[in-house]
Amino acid sequence: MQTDISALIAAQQHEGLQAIGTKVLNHERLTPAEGLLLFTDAPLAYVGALANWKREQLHGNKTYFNRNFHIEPTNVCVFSCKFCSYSRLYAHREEGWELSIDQMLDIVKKYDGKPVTEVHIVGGVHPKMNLNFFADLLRQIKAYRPDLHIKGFTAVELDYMFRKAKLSVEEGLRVLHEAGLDSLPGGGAEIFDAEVRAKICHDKVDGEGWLAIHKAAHQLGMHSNATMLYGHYETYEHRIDHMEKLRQLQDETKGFNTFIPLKFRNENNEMSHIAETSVIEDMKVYAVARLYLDNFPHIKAYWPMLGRHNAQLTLSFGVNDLDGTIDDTTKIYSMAGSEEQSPSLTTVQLVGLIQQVRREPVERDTLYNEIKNYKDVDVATLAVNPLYN
Ligand code: V47
Ligand code: SF4
Repeated sequence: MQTDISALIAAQQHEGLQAIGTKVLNHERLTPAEGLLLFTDAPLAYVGALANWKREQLHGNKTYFNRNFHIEPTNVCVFSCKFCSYSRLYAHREEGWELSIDQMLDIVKKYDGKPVTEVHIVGGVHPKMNLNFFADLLRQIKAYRPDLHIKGFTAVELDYMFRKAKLSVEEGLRVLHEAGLDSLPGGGAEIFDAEVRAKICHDKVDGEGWLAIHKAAHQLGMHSNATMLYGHYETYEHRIDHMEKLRQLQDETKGFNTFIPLKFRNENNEMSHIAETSVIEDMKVYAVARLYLDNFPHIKAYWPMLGRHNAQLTLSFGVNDLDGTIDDTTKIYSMAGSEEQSPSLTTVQLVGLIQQVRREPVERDTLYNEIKNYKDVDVATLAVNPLYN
């Protein structure tokens, strides 16, 4: 493998790209200019091979997933992000839904006896659902099922909740952490650049605010993820700037687990005039992310948005994680035009997808502790066991 990649780098005619290849091979950090060059000048086959080499250095063939489910407390939102196909403006709240704590506990109870390890809680920003409401929800979930890892609330939801409660970020996070919040998902990051942000989501927390919330969470000992919404008004420079800010924070705190590029989907929102990116561009984003974010342990493809087949493809372009079974009422992506209309895969299906592209499926918990390796497991045998369906 080392010989193959060395030969590929040696055969590279573009001097700058060849130098990048050599740096990757020597585990040296890429500069912003080099990251940019990968976007502007690198053929997909070249950047993909480098990213795949890096991925295999870090994780071999292992491809992680977890058994999780989502809860969306509400789709009513006070904000008005132009790319959002999902929320109902607060002014039209009667068209949306709001779940009570009991209704959300009922969702948790549906998983009694099932080996899920994580609940992912994320939704719109509803003024009535305040810090006390969510602290109560967390306590009740933990009291009912203490072993369930709660990954919840984007920095957007947290920023609004804490400001309403007149608490600092540290104080607010401490309240939620003590009530049972274990880690933060990566949503709400979009693109940190202020000008692009003003065009696509002018009224929610800005880039600095997003980073400050994740930094504070890391300092409290919580882990988190980071996303990047790409394929709209942003330039390559904006993507590199976004990843550079994440890389700097990660150097400081080491609190990020996973980076998740999110492809902009253009149905049913106010940015429908923007054409979606090609699969080639998508794979390039994953590959550059793998190479640029040298201090992020994991790169995740969120299959409900990309579709299962493209998610399989990312496993050769730097990705080593496919999120989870999800089992959702999640409407964010289906409403935005993703291929996956009802996002839910059984463990058997996920293991099958990963094995089909000759990778090694590994079930993990939220913090990437390995639960079960399915390398030599026959999916047909697994399929007859109700615990995997
Ligand atoms: O921040 C909204 C995105 C995000 C669209 O941390 C859209 O494990 C594309 O962050 N096209 C929320 N994307 C979801 C999210 C997430 C999902 C799964 C796992 C994790 C994790 C995090 O959804 C938002 C926004 O960037 N989004 N609308 C759209 N039209
Ligand atoms: Fe609200 Fe999130 Fe949709 Fe923005 S993306 S409008 S914050 S639900």
